[in-house]
Amino acid sequence: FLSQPDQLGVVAVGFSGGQCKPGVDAAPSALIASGLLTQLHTELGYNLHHDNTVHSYKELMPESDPDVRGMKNPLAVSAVTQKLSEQVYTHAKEGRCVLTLGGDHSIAIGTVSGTAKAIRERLGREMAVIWVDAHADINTPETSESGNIHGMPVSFLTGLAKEKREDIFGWLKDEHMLSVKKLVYIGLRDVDRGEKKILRDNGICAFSMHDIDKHGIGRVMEMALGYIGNDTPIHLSFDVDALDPLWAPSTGTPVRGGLTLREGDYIAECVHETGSLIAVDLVEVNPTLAPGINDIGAHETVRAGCSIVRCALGESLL
Ligand code: HAR
Ligand code: MN
Ligand code: MN
Ligand code: MN
Repeated sequence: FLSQPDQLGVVAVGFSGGQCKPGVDAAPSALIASGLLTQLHTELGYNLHHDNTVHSYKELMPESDPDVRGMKNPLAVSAVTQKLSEQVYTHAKEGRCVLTLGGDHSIAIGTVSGTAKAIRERLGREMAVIWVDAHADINTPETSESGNIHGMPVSFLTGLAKEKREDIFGWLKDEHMLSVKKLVYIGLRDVDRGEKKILRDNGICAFSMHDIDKHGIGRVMEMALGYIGNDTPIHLSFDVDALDPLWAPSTGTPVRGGLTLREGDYIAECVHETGSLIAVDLVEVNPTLAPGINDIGAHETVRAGCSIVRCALGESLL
């Protein structure tokens, strides 16, 4: 009932402006070239709604884009995510599950705001977000040490950060917002001091790598899904750097001590099993950062990303 189960909207977002390393914009093409969309159609049986375009949003790029409140590329990130929000909304409003291939994680400002609005309109419900990441991405412009907006999307989506300027995320309205009570993190292990305070002060539900070591991924998923509750629409935002660099080395900010590929797949499978999945983001694959010989790192990272997406969309269903 949450969505038309076999209809999948796909948005390919070749955008890297939320951080400083080029190459993450090449991920959608690499994921698609490795056969991901074909598999979703022929093996998992989805009817794909895709414009066969990797969007770079060149027409939206400003001539100049000076820092605002320390944020880098604020006009570009705002314009791209505003457009993406409409693209995702259009799919979700039709009841399609939405797959977004990023791109850096700043694009979640567009994806989450788009699904949140569509779910409110279609079902009169608030959705939940499961944010799988080594990082919390909940800096405000003021707490961020880097100024990279991919470290801030959650603060704008929850209203913890606000900006009046319409052209710098002021387009985010109440209907786009995510409640801090409907947010669950999994995989955290590199959280800034200011972010830890934000997580504590707002009582945000977070399962770090420590919690996964302590309880095991099975119990952590029970607790995470128990917190969200049955029948709540779920948007899964999966940053590939949640995986250990052994499995996903080609990413801008790798952090050791992460999830195994099987743990990542398991998270995605559990979310699929709920029947409440309404959207998946896969972000931060950077095929140009390729440690090892013959681009093996990039190849493995793309493969890992494809596996996560297929699991979220039901590949392991027996
Ligand atoms: N917390 C740091 C910052 O705000 C690093 C954020 C990092 N990177 C990501 N996002 N890949 O998950 O800049
Ligand atoms: Mn067909
Ligand atoms: Mn992230
Ligand atoms: Mn991350």
